[in-house]
Parts: sequence; C-alpha cells; structure tokens
Amino acid sequence: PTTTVPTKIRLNQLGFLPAAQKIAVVPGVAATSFSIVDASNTEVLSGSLSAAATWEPALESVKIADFSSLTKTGNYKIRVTGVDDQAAFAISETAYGPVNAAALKAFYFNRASLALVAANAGQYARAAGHADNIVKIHASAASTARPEGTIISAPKGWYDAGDYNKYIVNSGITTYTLLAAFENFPDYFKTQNLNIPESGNSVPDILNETLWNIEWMLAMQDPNDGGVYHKLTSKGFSGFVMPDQDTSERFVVQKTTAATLDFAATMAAASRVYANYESQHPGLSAKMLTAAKNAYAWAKANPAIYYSQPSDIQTGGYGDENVKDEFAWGAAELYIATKDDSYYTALNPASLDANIPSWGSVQSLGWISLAHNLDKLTAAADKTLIKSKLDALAATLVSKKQNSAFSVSLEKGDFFWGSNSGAMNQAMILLEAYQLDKTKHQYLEAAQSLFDYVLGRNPTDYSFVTGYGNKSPMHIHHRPSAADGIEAPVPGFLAGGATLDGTYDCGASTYPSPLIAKSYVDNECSYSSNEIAINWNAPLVYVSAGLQVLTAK
Ligand code: 9MR
Repeated sequence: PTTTVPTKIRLNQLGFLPAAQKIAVVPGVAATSFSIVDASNTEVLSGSLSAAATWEPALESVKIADFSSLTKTGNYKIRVTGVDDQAAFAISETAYGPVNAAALKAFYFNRASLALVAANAGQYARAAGHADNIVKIHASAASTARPEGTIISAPKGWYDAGDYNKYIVNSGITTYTLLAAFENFPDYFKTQNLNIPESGNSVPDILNETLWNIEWMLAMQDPNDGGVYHKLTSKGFSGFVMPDQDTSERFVVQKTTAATLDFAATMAAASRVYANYESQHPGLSAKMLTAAKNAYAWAKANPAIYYSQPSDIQTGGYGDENVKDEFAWGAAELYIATKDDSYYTALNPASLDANIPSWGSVQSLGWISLAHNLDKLTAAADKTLIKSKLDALAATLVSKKQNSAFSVSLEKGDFFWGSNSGAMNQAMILLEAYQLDKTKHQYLEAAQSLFDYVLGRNPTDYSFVTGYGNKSPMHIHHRPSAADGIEAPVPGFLAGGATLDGTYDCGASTYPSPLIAKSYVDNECSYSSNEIAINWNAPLVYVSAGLQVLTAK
C-alpha cells in the first residue's frame, strides 16, 4: 500500500473540556491554515496547520490543527480549505461525565447471576443468567479435599467479555483498575449515581459494582489451601443467545500461580479500599486481607504452575508463563496492606521496570499502588525510585507522541488484540505520572491524545465506545447485544479496536485495509477487533474520570 490523504477531519467526537489540549487530525492537503466557526458560523479562531507528515500505522498523510487556546464552552466546526468535511465538536464543562458513567454501568450490564430489572437496565432488562451455584471441580483442579466432580458455589462476577465465562487473571487487573480509579479520584466517584441495585446505600457506586465481582473472586479460592482456580467456565463457548439461555454445565479449572497472585494482589488492594466502609460491610476488609495472604503463601509454595488448557475445555486461556510481574504486584500490594518489609524486599524494586499494564504484565499495577500510597510506606521504601519508574515510562510515551504525525503515542507494535485497551492503559500511566508532578502538562496532554484516539481521532472514523460519539460500533461481538433483539448495542462498552491479530475471524477480505491501524470492522464475527472485555473497559473508566477531574479549569 502507498500513502494516502484521507478525506475526513478526525477528532474526539465527545469534544473537550475548556482547559484541555484540543487537537484535530486533518487531511494532508495544501492548505496551511484552519479556522473554527461557532454555531452561527462566525469565525472564532484561525490557526496554522502543522506540516504534512505520514502516520506509519495507517500510511496516511495528515496535518495537525491545534486549537487548545479556544476555551469558551459551545458548539463549533473546523474548516480547512480543500476539505469538504467540517467536523463538529463541543467544548463543555462536563464533557466526559456521561461516558464515564456509561463505561462503569457496562459492568452492571455484564453481571452474572442477576436479573437486570427495567428500573436499572431500561430496555436492556433481561433474565438472570448463570447462577453458578452448582459448579463442578474439573479433573484439572481435583485435590484430596475436593475430588473431581465436587460441587462448589461461585455465583456473581462479571462475564469476561462477549462470552459468558469468568476468568481470574483478567478479573484481577480489571477489578484493581476500578479500585485505582476510585483511589485516585474519590471525590468524583463519591457523588456518582449509576442507578444500579445498590445505589443509595452510602457506598460509592464504583465500589458497589466492583464488589459484585470481588464476591465471586473470593469464592474461587480453595479454602483448604489458599490456591485460586484459573477460571469458571463452560466447556466451550455458547451460541449467541441471552445469558439465561446458556444452561451448559459449569466448571472450575486448574489452580495456577498467575491467577493466585493476581487474586492476592487484588484482594490486598481491596482490603485497604473497603476498610473505609467497615460499617456497611463489617469484616469484609479483614476477610480480603486474609484471603490475599493465603493466596500469596500458596503461590510461594507453588511458584511455577502455569495454565495448560485441558483437552475438553475450549474457552479463553489467559495463559502466562512469566509470573515475575505477578509476584511483584502481589508483594507490592501486600507490603502496602501489612507494612511488613519482607514483602518490599521480595518485590526487589530496583530490578523491576515499569511497563504498560495488560492482563499478562501487571508489575506497573504495583508501581501505581506504591506511588499512590507513598505517605503510608515504611522507611524501607525508596520513594524517589518509585516515582521515577512511572515518570520514566510517561516520558517515553510523550516522546512517541511528539514524533507522531497523529500526535498520539501509538506505534505499529501497539496494535495487538485489544489495542484500544493498550491506548487506555498508556493513558492511565500518563495520568498517574502527572499526578506525581503536576508541572508536567505534557503527560496530561499525551493522555488526552490517547483518549481522543479512542473517541474518534483515528483512521477508522469510529468512536470505539458503544452509544458515544456520532459514529460508534453497532455490531459488537457481545452475546447479549446480539441476542436481545434491540438494534442498539448495550452502551458504554469499548470495542477491542484495530489489529491484525486474527483477521481470519471474519475473513481477511472483510477488513477494510491490511494496514494495521485501519484493520477494524464493525461486524459481530470480529472477535479480534470488535469484541468488548472488562479489562478494556476498566482503564476507560479510569481515564475518562481522570481527564474530567484533572483538566484544570
Ligand atoms: O484479551 C485477550 C487477548 O490479549 C488475547 O490475545 C486473546 C487470544 O488469546 O484473548 C483475549 O481474551 C479473550 C479471552 O480469552 C476470552 N474472552 C474474550 C477475551 C477478549 O477477546
């Protein structure tokens, strides 16, 4: 393929907060300036375009229009001579509140074991699915105390994604990310009402929602030894039916080191967050901490038990044979929770860099918690080192953004399965580093650029969040959205996004382009680019709240 000049102006379809960086990517035409007009077509700003440059992931020649200096709320359009498209956008004080609430409510819509009633779910009301009170111990998980076929009960939790299974590895990072969002922006979340069944119970709704999954996770620990089952699953993926129509047998499969450590870290973090809600949930925080310690001890005694898919199970793997990062995250969280220096020593901080979090690479979740709880650490902690890890990673993202024709830190290698979640996890790191040093506005701006990318400033023209933006996915790979008979998909879900990791799912010719950043299709068959997943929505929750809160007036 050769470099092309697009025809559309791309920008964040949800608009901007008044004080935000505001950038549009415009076609690389001859014009050297742009203008912004208000709702009555009066020009309110004109500015210079950057020189044309090519963005390699899409081989597109584009220019940048930066109108950050426009700070008055209102509705506007961008005009560029030689471009027919006139992109509309709004500047608003509450630009990201609605998408943040929807991204959180999406977790409620994916709850297992609960009937969604119209008062909470509106037109998406549905019967309960997967009670998960009769779950069999699979042969791979059999022990003396719990032989194969033993029945356990592990209800609640969120469906992982478009499928109806529940996976501990992915639940760990997801649950933690929501807790981190709350820890970073507590005042914002304390006033939010999601209209979920628990709303109004004097616990913030983000914590009400997260507890639905934590209660399931707690039931995934074998009380006899502290080990944690890797997943609760049917043998295969169900058809595209509503949750209550999938009545296949459910199993818990193999205890693994990675799942047990992710569980330990998540429970230790949860114990500190829910400690502030002891009167509403007596004993919960202590129960979480005990569960965390028992899990960590199991992992130390079983340090290399990797997930190996049994021959009769076909659902998601989440296999990971490098658990150094899981050990580090578990140690970091248990250190913060217990103040026991031996966990800090086990973390071995000098040997551990920060990287972009993902389900299989979780060490930076430990850095995030350490950075956030600096004031509460013992003398053993090297606070300068902790801050420098996130700062160094944020700085590399800023330099990628500065070298990018799209003014975004995404490069070809970032378009793996779930690329939009990679973008949101990069933005989360940037917002963490920004909070450690608020003179570094470039971190906030680089996070804004990644958020813009996901909400429309990208070569597909889609805002990737269902129901948000003027062009958003209609055919996500999500069983309830496909089977509910309602045209619009369940709102608030982040589609996986462009990738070449699996174009065989709909057939390569269904995809609009072999260029990686354009390889996205809004078809139900595209589980590689158009599925949704809890670990993709969680950093969207973090970042949308963070930008709403941190973009100073
Ligand atoms: O998000 C996962 C991605 O990183 C992997 O490349 C992919 C293939 O193993 O699996 C993704 O996770 C899926 C999981 O296995 C099952 N539920 C749906 C998840 C999202 O596609």
